[in-house]
Amino acid sequence: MPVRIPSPSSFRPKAGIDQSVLENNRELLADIGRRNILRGSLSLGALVMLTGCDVTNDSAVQSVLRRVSSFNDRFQEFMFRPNHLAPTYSEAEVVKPPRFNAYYDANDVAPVDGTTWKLELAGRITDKTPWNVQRFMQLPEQEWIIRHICVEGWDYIGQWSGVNLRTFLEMVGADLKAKYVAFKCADDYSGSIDMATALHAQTILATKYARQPITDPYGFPLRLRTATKLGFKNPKWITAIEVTNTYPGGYWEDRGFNWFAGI
Ligand SMILES: Nc1nc2c(c(=O)[nH]1)N[C@H]1C(S)=C(S)[C@@H](COP(=O)(O)O)O[C@H]1N2
Ligand SMILES: [Mo]
Repeated sequence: MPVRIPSPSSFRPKAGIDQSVLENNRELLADIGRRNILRGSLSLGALVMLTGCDVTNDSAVQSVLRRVSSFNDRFQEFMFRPNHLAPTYSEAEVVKPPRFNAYYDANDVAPVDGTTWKLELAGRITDKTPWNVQRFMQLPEQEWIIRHICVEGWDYIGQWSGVNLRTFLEMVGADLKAKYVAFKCADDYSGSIDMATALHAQTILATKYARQPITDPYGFPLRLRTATKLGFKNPKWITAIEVTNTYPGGYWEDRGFNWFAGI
């Protein structure tokens, strides 16, 4: 699977960024884009949106990019603010349908059969009874309108609802002191997040988009939606959740992407 490297022109300038800043830093951006995709940290677009920082002059852009491009997992984890909410948006801003991405083409998506789908639970969880769609859909829901940011440098605002992950983990008796929550997917994708992010108020197991059951290719019947992590940290078509102290890695993480990849 080739890693897609964004060209500088694919960095979409946001309000507050002077186009000339991008022009003047074309080489640096291209270099950072290349290195960050390979190492899995951030593109400029992602960086600006995640930090919400208004970079309006060259030296600020350069210093911020250099600083962030050198963030490692431990530093990002250290900087994580568990009680800080990521920005939320209005219903009018929701993009319908969502924008698709996966490590393969949308035409190659293999839909999950909701009648046979099961969510398996593993690891440091007391009640490992598998969940079927019917039972899962009865869980209490919460909704977040949040920005999805892909490392490739694009983003969209989405309206996601489903059970809060902390609520779910408490319900099944998960060890909330464990280090990782790992996800397996129907399509051979996998991912894992730190427990602090799993317990964050805006992290949900999403079953709906714009108040309707998630359709394909967006991950029916179940996907993760975090407000504080990049797109690739949000597995779709989840089939198993494991709570563990053993570093689980993930599809992109195993290919060199920065594991924490969030704020
Ligand atoms: N199962 C699975 N989940 C996945 C992926 C994938 O290839 N397979 N791609 C990730 C990436 S890189 C992104 S940006 C988002 C895209 O989600 P969307 O199609 O709903 O926008 O899904 C993430 N979750
Ligand atoms: Mo992504």
